[in-house]
Amino acid sequence: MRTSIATPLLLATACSLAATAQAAEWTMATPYGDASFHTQNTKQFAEDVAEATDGDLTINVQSGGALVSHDEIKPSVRRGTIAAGEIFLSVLSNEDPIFEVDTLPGVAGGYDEAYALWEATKPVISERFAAEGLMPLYAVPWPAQGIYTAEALTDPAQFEGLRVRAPNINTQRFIENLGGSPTETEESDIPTAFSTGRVDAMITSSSTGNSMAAWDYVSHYTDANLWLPKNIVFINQRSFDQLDEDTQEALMNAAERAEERGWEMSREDNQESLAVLEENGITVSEPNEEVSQALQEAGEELFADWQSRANDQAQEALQSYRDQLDD
Ligand code: PCA
Repeated sequence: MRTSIATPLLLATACSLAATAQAAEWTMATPYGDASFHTQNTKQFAEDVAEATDGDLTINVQSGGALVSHDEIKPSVRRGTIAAGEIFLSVLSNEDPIFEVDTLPGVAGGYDEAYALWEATKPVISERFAAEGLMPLYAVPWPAQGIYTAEALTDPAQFEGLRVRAPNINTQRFIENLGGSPTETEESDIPTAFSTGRVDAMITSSSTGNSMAAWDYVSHYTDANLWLPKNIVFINQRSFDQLDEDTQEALMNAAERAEERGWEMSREDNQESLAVLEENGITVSEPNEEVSQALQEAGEELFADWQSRANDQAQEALQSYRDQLDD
């Protein structure tokens, strides 16, 4: 009697164990909030994966730095505490200058060039990630970086002592080269940085100006087309290896689509965000001659500094991008 009751119970337990062993549930952390097109793209990616794998792999996207802070995302994925993450690639610049190759002025002045730069540098970047047991899935750029100020930026002397918020170290160096006083601030901390008077100005994109309601703090956006820095989405290699082949393939296909879609979204978001900035009273303009000249000089200094720090592999990757442009 006992066995006949126990057997179906055991069977049921065995079946559900088999099902759990197959279906993987991943957590993915991103510092960017739901208003960001990056997060919307990443959430779409997660939906695509769930659909293509019939739920065999679900990815729970934790946005806005809710679960893990920006600088802890890569270490957490490396340890396997979470399986996936999205970060601003250039925050890794301390590890290797190759990670800030997309924050150099005069290198890639538009989306097509930025994409060619990504293709040329992806092998080196992927290799660096692989050395830590990580695998990049896709990368998507922010719109070109520009300068938000409380007054019209007409004279480079205005940078003197100006406290400018920057999203990474290279932008801080750039601000210093201009005579300003940089502060590195997370995107989500921008409103506090302005409202507590810690900064007077910032360098970021139209998109971030829009999602952080820049019009509450500043009135001018100088669309200086400085560079198009990227976010990178990556996973723990061991987590990937544990998936069956079909699931791996579905994941990689969805990643390819996410990259394509993300680049398109970035272009569109730039146009939309510029319009929203203007609707909210921000004057959007291109830099005048004097300001352009100062930005160019500060950029050349920044580039020379990068070259002095970058190893051969990084320099070669940049050169291969340049050779490709010449073809
Ligand atoms: N927005 C992010 C990164 C670059 C951008 O355009 C930020 O400002 O933090």
